[in-house]
Amino acid sequence: MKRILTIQDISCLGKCSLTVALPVISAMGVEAAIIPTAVLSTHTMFQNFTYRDLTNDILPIVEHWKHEGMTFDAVYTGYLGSNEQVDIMIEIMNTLGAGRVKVVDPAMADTGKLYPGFDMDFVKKCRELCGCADIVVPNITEASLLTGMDYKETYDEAYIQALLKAMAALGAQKVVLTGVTYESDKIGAAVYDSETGAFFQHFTNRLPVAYHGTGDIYASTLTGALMRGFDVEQSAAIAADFTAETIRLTMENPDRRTYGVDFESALPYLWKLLQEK
Ligand code: PXL
Repeated sequence: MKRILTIQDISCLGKCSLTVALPVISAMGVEAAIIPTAVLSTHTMFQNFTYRDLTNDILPIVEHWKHEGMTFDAVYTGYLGSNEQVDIMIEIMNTLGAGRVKVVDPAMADTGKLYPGFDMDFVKKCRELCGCADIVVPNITEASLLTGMDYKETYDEAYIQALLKAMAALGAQKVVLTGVTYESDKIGAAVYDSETGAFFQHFTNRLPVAYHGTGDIYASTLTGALMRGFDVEQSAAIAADFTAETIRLTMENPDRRTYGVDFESALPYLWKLLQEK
């Protein structure tokens, strides 16, 4: 069984970061080892959340594993809380991640704005981390901040291709850009491989809603699918189809939460996707 190390926060309630990465990766038949970077009472879209920083625990955990001879098939980083944590991730990518599949989700922004607590210094630091990855998985806001390109809400394929190339210029071989939408009823992902020049897009039906944690679901599914032997284009499509289904099922649920999607109800569909593709 393949083993992913994923490093991100635990938002105790909120259906994002590790509380979605762990169940999604496990449901795909892939082992998930974790390093929590912080424990928050909720994600940062709530008011008055608590925050316990775990920066000082990260490298001792890695050291212990090195003594135990543990290795990982992929290292996947998500939401990080400080510049220091980004530096530590760079170190981990260069040690535990060497020769493994390295996936970076530069979770820091959406809908044209940085999440609370982040500034442009953090964005600059994250450029270095993106450069260490094999595959980087930004949304359009993150890609525009990381590359310095204009953020646009309406655009054409030329803009998306330019954004993909500018992201790849930070150093990752492959870029999977999420939240790409040219028509109001379709949304999907665009994939660029800077080594082959291949460009690929995959779209699903778009509902006029936005939920927290869907980027984390997407990146976790993508990494899980890569571990199950799918290539990056197939993995990007599986992740898009699953994420769309989590949103569709959430909208069907009259008792839905406001802070995240009902990904749990879509897990059987994810398993089916893995058998079909
Ligand atoms: O879904 C990304 C994410 C992860 N972790 C925390 C967050 C967010 C988005 O806001 O606040 C703590």
